[in-house]
Amino acid sequence: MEFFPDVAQPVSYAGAGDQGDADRLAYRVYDPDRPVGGKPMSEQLRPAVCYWHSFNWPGSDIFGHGTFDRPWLAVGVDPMEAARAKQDAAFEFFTKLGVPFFCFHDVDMAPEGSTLRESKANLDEMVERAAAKMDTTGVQLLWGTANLFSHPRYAAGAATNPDPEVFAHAAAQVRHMLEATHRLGGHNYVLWGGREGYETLLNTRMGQEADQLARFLELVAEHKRSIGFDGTLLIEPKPQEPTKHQYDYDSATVHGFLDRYDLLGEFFVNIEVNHATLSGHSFHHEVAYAIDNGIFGSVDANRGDPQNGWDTDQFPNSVDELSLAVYEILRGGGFTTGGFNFDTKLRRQSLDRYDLFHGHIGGLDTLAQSLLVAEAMLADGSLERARDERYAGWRGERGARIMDRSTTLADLADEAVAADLDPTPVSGRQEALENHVNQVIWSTK
Ligand code: XUL
Ligand code: CO
Repeated sequence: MEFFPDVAQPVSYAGAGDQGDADRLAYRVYDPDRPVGGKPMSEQLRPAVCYWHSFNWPGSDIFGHGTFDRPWLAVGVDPMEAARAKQDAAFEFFTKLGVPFFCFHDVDMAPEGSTLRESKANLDEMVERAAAKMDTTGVQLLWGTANLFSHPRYAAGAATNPDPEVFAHAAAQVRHMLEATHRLGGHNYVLWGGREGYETLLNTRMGQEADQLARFLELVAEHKRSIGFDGTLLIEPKPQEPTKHQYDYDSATVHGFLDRYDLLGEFFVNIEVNHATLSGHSFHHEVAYAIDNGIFGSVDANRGDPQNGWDTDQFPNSVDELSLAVYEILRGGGFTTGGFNFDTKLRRQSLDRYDLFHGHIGGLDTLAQSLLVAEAMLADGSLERARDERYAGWRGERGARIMDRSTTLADLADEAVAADLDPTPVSGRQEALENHVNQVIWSTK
C-alpha cells in the first residue's frame, strides 16, 4: 500500500514560468540533468533526504505530543513491523521526490533491541531490506551514522563518558553502523557528538575527555581501513544543544583538534547551516574556513531562525544566504563524496503528509538557484579578481621574501625605516562587492 497515493509520478521540473497554484508539486528551478559548471545539477548538489526528521519524528516538542501522520510511530505497533512500514514509506518518498540520496542513524531504520546482539540483528535485517530497495530504485546512501545521544546510557557522553563501559558500548554501535554503511555502499560516515561535551565543569575533566574522544576517532579510522570502507569520515560540528558546551564547537575547533591529535586527513567536516549560525558564525564562514584548511566534506542543509537561539532545522529558503557558501564550494572544486543532506524538519503544524514534499521541493529549488548564482559569479570572475587585486602586493618581491622565510624581523624593520615606508590605505570596496552579488542574484535565471 502506498503512503503517498496522491503523488502518482516522481516530482519533475516544470520551469520558472510555472507559477501554478501553491499546492502543485513541481520543481521550479531544480532540473536534475541541467548542466552547471560541467556537471548535471543533481551531481553538483547531491541532495539527500534524512530518515530521522522526515520519518522517525512524530512532530513532538518539549511541550507537546506528536502531531504528524506517521502510523509506524504509534504506541503498540510491533517494532520490526513498524520499521518495515517506515522503510517502505521512506523509499516511496525518496523515489517520488526524485532525489539520488538518503542518510540515516542506526536507530532510525531499526529498533534498538534489549541487548547489543539483538540491536545488531535488527539492523542487519533492515539493512538487507534497504539494500534490495536501493537496488531496485537506484537511490544511494550519502551517509550513515550511529545515534550516540538519545539513550539514557549516553547522558554523560559516549566517547567522552567517565565510564569506559559506555565507551565500549558506543564502539560496538559505531562498528555495526560503519559496517552497515559499508554494506550499503555509503559515500561517507558521520560522527555528530551531541553529548560529547559537558553540562558543568564542576564534575568534568576536559583534558581527559578530549583524549578519550581522540582515541575513539583513531579506533574508528583504524576500523574503517580494516574493513576496506573507502567513504569519507566526517565530524559534524555544533557548539551546544543538547549539551551546554559541545567539544566540536565549529570548523576551526574541529580543525585544531584534528591537528593536535594527528588526525588531519582522516576526518573532514559535515557543516550544518543552523549549527554554523548557533556558533556565532555565518554558514558562509564555516564553509570558507573548511575549504581553505582542507577539511571540507559535506553539508547538512537547513536554516535557523534569526529571532531565537536554538536549532530549528527549517528548510532552506534564502538564496541570498546560500549563494555565497555554494560559491565557495564551487570555487573549491565542488563536492567529492559529500552532498547536501536535508537535515530539516517540518513545523509542528505542517501535519499533512504532503507537507514533506513541499518542504523538500522548496529547499531543493533554493539550493538549485543558489548553485546557478554561484556558477554565474564564478564565471563572471569579479569576486576573484577583486581578491586577487587586494592581495597583489604579496605576489611581489617583498611579499615573497617575507613568506619564504628569507627575511627577519630586524631586516624588515631596517628596510621599513630606510625606505620611510608610509603605506596608503585602500578601499575594501565592501558595498560595491555586495551590490555586485545582488546584481548576479537578481539577474540569474
Ligand atoms: C543534530 C544533528 C544530527 C546529525 C546526525 O543537531 O544535526 O541530526 O546530523 O546525528
Ligand atoms: Co545535522
